[in-house]
Amino acid sequence: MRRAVCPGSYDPVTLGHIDVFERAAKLFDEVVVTVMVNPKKHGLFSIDERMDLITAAVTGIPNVRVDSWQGLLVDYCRDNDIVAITKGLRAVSDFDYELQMAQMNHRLTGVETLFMPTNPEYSFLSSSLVKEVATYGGDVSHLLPDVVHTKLIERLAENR
Ligand code: COD
Repeated sequence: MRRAVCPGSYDPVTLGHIDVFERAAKLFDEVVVTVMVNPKKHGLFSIDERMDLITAAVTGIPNVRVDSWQGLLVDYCRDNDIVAITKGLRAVSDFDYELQMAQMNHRLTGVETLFMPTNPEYSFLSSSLVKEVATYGGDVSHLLPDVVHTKLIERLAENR
């Protein structure tokens, strides 16, 4: 069984992320989408909510499952027999930091990182931009799975 991880904050998951999950799922027997917990960062959605939203959005991809982890990604990979970390790359700005992390992770345990160029349709898309645009009433429905869009609008209304 060749298993890969797609780690991220996913606050919330976007269609750009889903595109990477779908493509990774074609390359590996199993893909685990792992919500990484950063205790210093409080997101718009709790870790459980982010996991539920991803789970709802990936029902059509049978070899994808959802998990969460607090700690080093390389420890998660070791404990879960992960052979590759799969990351979406949007632009040169992503590349600098992602390269640094990939090289550090490789130095720590030898785990490989696979970079997937973003689908050009979603190359400008990030969770934070989606939240900002939606906060000021912009339409982001075409950038998110339906279930995520509904929950985002609800959450922003609760916080108003
Ligand atoms: N198209 C394609 N890919 C995209 C898009 C898009 N539109 N948007 C985002 N992505 C990619 C990102 O490049 C990233 O690879 C992934 O999707 C997740 O994105 P985010 O924004 O949800 O998550 P990040 O970037 O905040 O996640 C960073 C991690 C949590 C993965 C990282 O900080 C980490 O591994 N932390 C664990 C602690 C650790 O091991 N630290 C040491 C690292 S050397």
